[in-house]
Amino acid sequence: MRKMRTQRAIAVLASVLLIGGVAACGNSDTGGGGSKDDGKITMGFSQVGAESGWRTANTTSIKESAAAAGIELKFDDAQQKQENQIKAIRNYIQQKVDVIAFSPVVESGWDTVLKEAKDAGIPVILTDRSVDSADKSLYKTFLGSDFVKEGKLAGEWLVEQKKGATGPVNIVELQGNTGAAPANDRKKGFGEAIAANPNLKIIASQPGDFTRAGGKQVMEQFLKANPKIDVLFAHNDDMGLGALEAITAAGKVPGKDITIITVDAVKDGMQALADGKFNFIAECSPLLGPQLMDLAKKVKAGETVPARIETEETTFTQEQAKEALPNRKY
Ligand code: GYE
Repeated sequence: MRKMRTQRAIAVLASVLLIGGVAACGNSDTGGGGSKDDGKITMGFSQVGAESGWRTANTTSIKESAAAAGIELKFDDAQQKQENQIKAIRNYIQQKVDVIAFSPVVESGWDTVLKEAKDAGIPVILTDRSVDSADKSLYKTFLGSDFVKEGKLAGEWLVEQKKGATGPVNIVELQGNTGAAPANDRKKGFGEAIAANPNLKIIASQPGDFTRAGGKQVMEQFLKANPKIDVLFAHNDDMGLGALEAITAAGKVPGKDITIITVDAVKDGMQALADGKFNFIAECSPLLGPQLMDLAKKVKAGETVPARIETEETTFTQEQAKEALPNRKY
């Protein structure tokens, strides 16, 4: 008797769970249209573009981490245009996503659209690059690297290498896209570091838009205009890789005639470093996906998160690149 009652109770419980389960599935099938409290998180993500190896690895990290975290991802590639990012963010607001995350192509000009998201009650997470908005309540947190530090590490390495220099050391600089946080900050950090040695002089500095084609084209101009270039500081690997072609075509040996310093440490950059064509790389990690998804869950749950989360990174010499290369994931 007692056993039968227990069995019936189990059967009832099982059917309740089953119906509950089906109902839960039904809810999520409606497409996670945000703000509906179905427990599912929808994230609208506006990516800068596909300008570099770094960006490709970053996009992969975000897509894979969203899938692993069970977060529905709406993804838009802005092709390095701020207007496209603003359009994408407005779309996400209209679609009532739960969280908006984006990597701002430039630092300025975001207040209006961020205010629209805030008024709609949709939390915003900045990832990779930050904005210069004075009102910090417009976003929940910024997850990414310290770009000033990267520039500084690059500059400090050069100061050490050239400490015995008796005459001028001519440096050319390939900047990222105009107005981008990593372009502004890497320039600043590098400039501050090399000020330690008055022999080190930046004789030309132009944007190469973080692309290989841009790096090649601007380096060609640099080489034409300046007979003596001792050092190239490129704000990312891709521009450095593009510049290699221009340097070789000009009959110079990269890594020897011209010391080359870059930022990122993606596989192709690390290969160039291991091959002796680059001389030093300050790392910038693109693998922000897992932390971003964690933050999205916390923000959606109403938890407070730190206002700034900094990525951990290192630097590589040619020897260190040879060691690290076999295990490099991106
Ligand atoms: O260094 C560069 C990319 O914002 C940190 O953007 C990122 C930069 C990265 O195009 O390769």
